[in-house]
Amino acid sequence: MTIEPGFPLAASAIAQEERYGAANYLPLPVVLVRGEGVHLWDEDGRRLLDMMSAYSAVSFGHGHPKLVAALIDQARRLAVTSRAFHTDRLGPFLARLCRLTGMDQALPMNTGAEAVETALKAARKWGHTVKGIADGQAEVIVARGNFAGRTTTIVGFSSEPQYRRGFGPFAPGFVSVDYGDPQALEAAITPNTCAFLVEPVQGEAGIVVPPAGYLKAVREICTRRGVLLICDEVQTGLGRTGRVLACQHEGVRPDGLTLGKALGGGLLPVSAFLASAEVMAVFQPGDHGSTFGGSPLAAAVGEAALQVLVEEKLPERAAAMGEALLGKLRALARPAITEVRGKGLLIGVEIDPAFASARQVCEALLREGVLSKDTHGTVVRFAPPLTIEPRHLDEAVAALDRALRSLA
Ligand code: IF1
Repeated sequence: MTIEPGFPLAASAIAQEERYGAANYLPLPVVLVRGEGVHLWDEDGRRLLDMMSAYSAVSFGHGHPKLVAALIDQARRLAVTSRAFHTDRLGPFLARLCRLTGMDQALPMNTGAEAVETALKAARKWGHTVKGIADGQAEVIVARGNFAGRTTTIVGFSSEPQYRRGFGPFAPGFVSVDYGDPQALEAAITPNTCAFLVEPVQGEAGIVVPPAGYLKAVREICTRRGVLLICDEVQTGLGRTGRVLACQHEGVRPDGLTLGKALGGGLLPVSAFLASAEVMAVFQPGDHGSTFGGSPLAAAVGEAALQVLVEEKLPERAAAMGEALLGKLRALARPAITEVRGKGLLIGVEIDPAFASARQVCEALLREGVLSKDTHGTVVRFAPPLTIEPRHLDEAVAALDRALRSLA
């Protein structure tokens, strides 16, 4: 990178991003250069507390020693082979993944969106070959407020205008219902409905926790009506909400499940679609695939991530730390905060728009040494690494208090 004389590194990094990159994000004004555990450092050497862990992809903290070691060791040995051949790493990874989640089989992919696309293909093919829905007529019911990725099929069923604007035409066969309302699901099911795709807690919608019993109710409806229940746990899975899977809070076993983000240990993209044997059986050789999905590198890191999740009791930790953080945030009782909600360490702080935007609060938090992210204009997301310590929670809450005071 050519640095004009006297041109500060940070400005040139940002300037280069702006000159050569698409403007598809509006990052906070900070240039990160190093991460370790719950901390990140910017180009001026300033240490920041990471309270958003890359949207839950960094649940294990930055640079977890065991995960970095697994990555380096495997990279030195064998990283990518394609699925044209077997490897010694994929089987053990899939076995551990299924045992941990209680699902029969797993299909490894890379990003969350790819896992969701895989789930949609499985549900549609199951609908046709098992349920007898005419080919091309299968319907998938989704919840308003969903976020499942950025492909054109997925944004086609998004209820967020910006995610759709200009990107059509979209795939047909999606029906939207209100989130949190089992009767809405019941009413929307037709003989052509093959699946209901739902997040146990809606992340992007602003950390929306559904009414207690919602997942249990939709599980019963799907079972009774012969519709697959597919839980998108890309954000809520792997300990984030205080259980291995968020649907375990209600003892619900879905027919299909998507995982991603933290499955890659915060080091590389690893995702998977998991399902019952009956659903996974729809895939015949050549039906579906991915160049990198299930690579020995991804499998080695994914398996290490699952080991760390269990060994460090991170789901239990997220439950305890999340409870503590919810309490501390609610104790702030500042008029600028209209609501604090969440599950485990997936927490949203709703800001009164008359006071400030969530973006302004995040910029003020950055000035106070804490990294966070706004969602849907009024919600500040607190979703730190699950390895966070109580003292860090106190730091984050104190920083929020200072940030709000600085904006008053
Ligand atoms: C962005 C949100 C979080 C997800 C769920 C699938 C995916 C995601 C429940 C797709 C991805 C990311 C994408 C990122 C912002 C972030 C996000 F605010 F957009 F919704 F985390 F809450 N299912 N969510 O949350 O996974 O393909 O990205 O690996 O696109 O800006 P992916």
